[in-house]
This record gives sequence, C-alpha cells and structure tokens, in this order.
Amino acid sequence: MTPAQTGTGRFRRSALLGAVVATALGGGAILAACGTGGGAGGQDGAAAGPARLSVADSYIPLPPAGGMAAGYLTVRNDGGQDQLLKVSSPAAESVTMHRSSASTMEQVDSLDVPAHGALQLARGGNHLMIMGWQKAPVLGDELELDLTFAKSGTISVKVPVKELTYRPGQS
Ligand SMILES: [Cu+2]
Repeated sequence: MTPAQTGTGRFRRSALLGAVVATALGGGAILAACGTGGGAGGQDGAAAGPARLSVADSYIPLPPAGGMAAGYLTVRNDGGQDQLLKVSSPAAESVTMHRSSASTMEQVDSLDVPAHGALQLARGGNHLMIMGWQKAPVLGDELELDLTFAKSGTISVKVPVKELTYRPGQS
C-alpha cells in the first residue's frame, strides 16, 4: 500500500470516529465510558488479552510563533488494556503527557489505555505538550508523533496542524 493510500484510510477512520468523540466530550466524562460499564465486569480474559490499538482524530492546534503546542488524539483499543508510556517527535525536542483537572495540569509518566475502550487526549482533558520545534509549524504541516506503549510497542502517526478553533469531526 502506498503512503497516499494509508493517509486516506486514516482520514476516513477519523471521520467515522468524530461522532464517537463528540458524544464522549458532550457527556463531560473523558475516560469513564468504557472502563467501568456494568456489563463488562469480570471479563478478565478480555482485559488481559493483547491490545489492539489504533489512533484517530489527531491534531495539533497551530502554536503561536513556533511556541509550545498542545497535541490531541484518541487511542482506540479493541483488545486488552495497555499503557501509553512515552511520546516523542523528530520535529520537536520535547513531548510530554499532561493530565488536567479543573484548574491545573500535571505531567504524568504514563496514561492508561483501557481494554475495549479509548484513551482520549482532548481539549479540557489529558493532552500532549510539545515544545522545542525544529522548525515553526505552519497550517497544513503533518508532524510525526511516535507513541510508545507498554505492550504494543511504538505507533507512529502523522498529525496535522490545524487552526486554533478546530474541533475533530468538523470538515
Ligand atoms: Cu499541559
């Protein structure tokens, strides 16, 4: 498969996921959707099986003058639980994971990817912070992020730089 075809597939998946993300954000509960559902209790086998991850809805709002940027994406998991341990980029010196609460944020060493659920990095919640750009990002850039997971290894994604007002699911 050519790189162009891969890109098309990724965007199609992003479009499909838009509705799911919008629903989750609308409810205000970022991570609760799949982790504690009443029907899923006791499925230890499913939780312990191999993770099956895919990344969607990734974007970086255009940072001012090449300054610090946020990064947002959704890691879907159709298998057992995993953990995001590290994010890096050849385009930047530093990518850190942050957890947000009402008025503060803190850097964390890992973020859980629940079994048969999703890790969402989204506005107002957990997010990436990216700084030390090799070259100031501009609209339309696609910047590589390398996501390293405890069980699934490293997944590299090309993340588009979007307008500050962008929300996933918009066309
Ligand atoms: Cu932050």
